[in-house]
Amino acid sequence: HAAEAQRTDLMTITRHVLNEQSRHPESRGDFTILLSHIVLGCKFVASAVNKAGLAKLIGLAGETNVQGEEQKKLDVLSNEVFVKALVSSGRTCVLVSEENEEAIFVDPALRGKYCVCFDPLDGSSNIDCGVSIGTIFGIYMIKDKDNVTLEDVLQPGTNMLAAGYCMYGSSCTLVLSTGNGVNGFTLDPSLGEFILTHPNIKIPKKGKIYSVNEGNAKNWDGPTAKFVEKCKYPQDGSSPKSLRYIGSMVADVHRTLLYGGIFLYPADQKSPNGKLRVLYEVFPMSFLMEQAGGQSFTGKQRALELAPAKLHDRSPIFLGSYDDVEEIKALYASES
Ligand code: AHM
Ligand code: MG
Repeated sequence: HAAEAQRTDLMTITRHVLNEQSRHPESRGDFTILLSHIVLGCKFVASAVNKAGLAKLIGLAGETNVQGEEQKKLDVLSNEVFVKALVSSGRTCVLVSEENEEAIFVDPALRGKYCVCFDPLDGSSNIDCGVSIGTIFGIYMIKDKDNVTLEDVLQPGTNMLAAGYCMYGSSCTLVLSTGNGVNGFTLDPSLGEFILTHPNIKIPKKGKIYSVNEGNAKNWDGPTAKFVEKCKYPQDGSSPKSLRYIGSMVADVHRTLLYGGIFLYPADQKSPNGKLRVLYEVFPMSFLMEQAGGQSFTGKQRALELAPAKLHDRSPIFLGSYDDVEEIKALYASES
């Protein structure tokens, strides 16, 4: 039989973004340059994550090297790589990282018009057992790069220009939206390039999976408890939903995006604002969900309409398939 076809026309992430940008000539390649620096950070982390188990085995992580310097933990190292890559792109003026208490204002000589909010290595408690982890990022445009203030960073998610995540799992997948749908790219390790493998991702309108840390159930509010009860004991004759929870937001959201369903990190009595951070967890994932045809809700409002007051603010979050999020919205509406 015929030899397996070899693809010869490779749609790399750079080529894809350049194509998309030809519709916005005013951005003159700046966004493409910024993205290529983010991609470099992701490749570095992918490579470091792949070696993490090995590094431990041969006694590198957390120990002192020959120069007497302590080896950096993977999340600290990833953060440094992203900060340096973003600053050196010359396209950013302010950065917000989960790893840094304060916003990082870029030296005026290297300033560009973008603000990037990111979590360099989310789910890092999963590293030591080899479970998927990821990088999450959201990108804004700043009005005046020469007079950038903290207020410029605390914008509602509806102002976001682009968002994405990179998942370091059984394969390394980068999912990106520049406000024109969602596309997924998989790293071809032999080429060192992200290749378009999941064009125009649309989340199923309704899903069969719910994803939540049920260990917090005793502290949940009424609507969350009712919703999960309905997932397990549906009253309308439908089948119960399956539960899948990895405890790594990127992996849980990635599965939700591809298979449908709902991911929730609700408020509870112990954490009235939930756990996940608005700027670099809730906003980027909500942007992607909406761009894929799903929804994202906080229990009170559309998640992207939140206006964070502080850099590391948290919010409850329910995101996923359109119909599933409608259900939780109805439960909150009937409560108030
Ligand atoms: P981290 O930023 O400390 O890694 O925590 C964020 C992670 C998310 O990836 C995940 O969705 C959530 O914490 C899981 O929390 P929990 O262990 O409470 O279920
Ligand atoms: Mg995090």
